Amino acid sequence: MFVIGERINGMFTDVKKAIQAQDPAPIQQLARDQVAAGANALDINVGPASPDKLGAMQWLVEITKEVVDVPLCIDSPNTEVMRVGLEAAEGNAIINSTTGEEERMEKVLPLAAEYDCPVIGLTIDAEGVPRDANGRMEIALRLVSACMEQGISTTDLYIDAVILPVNALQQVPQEVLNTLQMCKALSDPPPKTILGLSNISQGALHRELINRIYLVMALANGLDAAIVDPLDSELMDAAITSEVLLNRNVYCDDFLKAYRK
Ligand code: THG
Repeated sequence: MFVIGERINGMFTDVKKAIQAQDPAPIQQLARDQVAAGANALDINVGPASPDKLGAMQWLVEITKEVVDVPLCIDSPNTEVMRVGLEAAEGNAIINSTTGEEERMEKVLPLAAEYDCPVIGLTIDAEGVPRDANGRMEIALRLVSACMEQGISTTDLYIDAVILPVNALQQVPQEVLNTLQMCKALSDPPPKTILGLSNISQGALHRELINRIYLVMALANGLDAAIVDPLDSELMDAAITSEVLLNRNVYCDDFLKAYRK
């Protein structure tokens, strides 16, 4: 599983405070800790409350790049903020994200071509998140077609089937699992699949348990990448163990140690 660390997000109080105080230390610590815990890339999101989103994105990318050299997943619904992040990341980036809406794909997909980086496509359109797997697949197909038209390889497209809080919408987790399976038949080679895992447990009790169990289920249904908290070591152990049991990684007696960095 390709692990994208979720913690550099202004949605978290510690990160929000550090952005407001322009204090790089807590963010650089989160960057180092997440990579040490196994993150292959780091999500960078200024959060909803930031007054100067452009400045905050540029600063977050610059201070993160000082301490780690993994790709940075530039997470913003605003294409201006996204461009600032991509520019600061100097080519080592992932675009998070476009929806399947025409106007958004027209703005975001050329950025993926220009900066030659992978792009996450959310199965969301003007009507929002579809109710079931078939609705998600219609949008996923539009995302795949649009990438092909723009000359973006389908293997550089990550389809995000959009997991939502289980406490509000209990039918969604199963629909998302079905979507993950169906994505493999979209094209040859197929697009990759990704989820922002922690959404599933927002507002719920037993958050970590819900996250861990669902990650295992998603991996068994073909998930390739996930935005997660890599500092949850049991979550990471669950992912490593799943990949051994799914025969995606070779078994050895000390497999947890072997697959931890
Ligand atoms: N898909 C894609 N990108 C995404 C998401 C997605 N980016 C953002 C998000 N979803 C994934 N990242 C998070 C980060 C934090 C939380 C959930 C998902 C979270 N935060 C606590 C909360 O809201 O309760 C904050 C608690 C605190 O303040 O400490 O749960 O789906 N492509």
